[in-house]
Amino acid sequence: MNTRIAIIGAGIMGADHGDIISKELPGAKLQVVCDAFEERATALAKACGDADVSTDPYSVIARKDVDAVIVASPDHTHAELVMACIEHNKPVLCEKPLAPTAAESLKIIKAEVACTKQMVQIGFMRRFDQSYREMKSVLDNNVIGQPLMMHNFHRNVETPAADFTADMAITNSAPHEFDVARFILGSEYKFISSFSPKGGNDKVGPVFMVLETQAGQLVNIEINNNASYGYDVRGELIGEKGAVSLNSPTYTTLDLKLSKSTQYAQDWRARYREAYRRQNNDFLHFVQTGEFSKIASNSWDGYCANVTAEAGVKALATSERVAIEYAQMPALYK
Ligand code: ISE
Repeated sequence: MNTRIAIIGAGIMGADHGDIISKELPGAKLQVVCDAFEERATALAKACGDADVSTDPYSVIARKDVDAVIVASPDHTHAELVMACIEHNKPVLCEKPLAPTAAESLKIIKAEVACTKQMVQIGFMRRFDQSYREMKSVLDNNVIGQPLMMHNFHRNVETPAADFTADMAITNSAPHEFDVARFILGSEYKFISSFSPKGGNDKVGPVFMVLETQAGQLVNIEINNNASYGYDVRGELIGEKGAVSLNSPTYTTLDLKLSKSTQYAQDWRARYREAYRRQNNDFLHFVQTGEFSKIASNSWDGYCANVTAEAGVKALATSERVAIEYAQMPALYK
């Protein structure tokens, strides 16, 4: 029998998950689409086959004919929905962030630990992206020696909302880098410093962070959510003997009028489509077998991203180098 998945939130990411489940995830069935706006849920359900429609996420989570849940609703709703999934023993793939604060993520961790099994996968999809995977394997296979530094650039065409702030660049955009750099380096962070350049127009400007890991490596992250020209993510890992950079997949190059050009995407969806598919496939495997992905982020990783973001916001406000301190990691995540 197919694994019956409910999607909560039929916005930009919910629509992508629906499309992947209905077209590219053999063994999975989109059972219910839930959204506060019924028309939006209906439109997605229709586009993806014949899923049921609901506006009540808690009754969806409780349904006997729902085996697993994908949470893609607004950020502030994630924590409560994930808690409900844990209560109903439903494995859940939650878009980042797990919760708005580290303290709330810890409550989820406590509930999960009480179940004595992992229930929550976090949508930090970059871990599944081929370019990051190759970067990690270059490091793990000792091709470039010990890692020393990692540079990260994360640029969006424009902010997702008009009232987006520099703090939100740290709490909403940078967690992707916080998570993937920590995953690749295999080291926790110790300190963070945050800066914002002066000048430019009245839109929210870039934020530049420098992290120091417990193993002594440096990680810098530029977040620019008003880059204007295109969606652009770059990264380079520098080791003792060499360096490895991420390439963005570009399928064609245009030669025209004495110039050569490639195109940027408008946003992240095309860039990470394959990563999302792999991530969802690992989630399906987890639901079907109980075996948690070796690559995916879990609740603890979601909590670590919160802790780093909170320290990053403090560093920006105080212009100080802020210590990053984690709670004790429960054995469930070791
Ligand atoms: C957005 O919020 C996301 O979560 C995307 O994954 C990320 O790549 C994008 O830059 C963010 O704005």
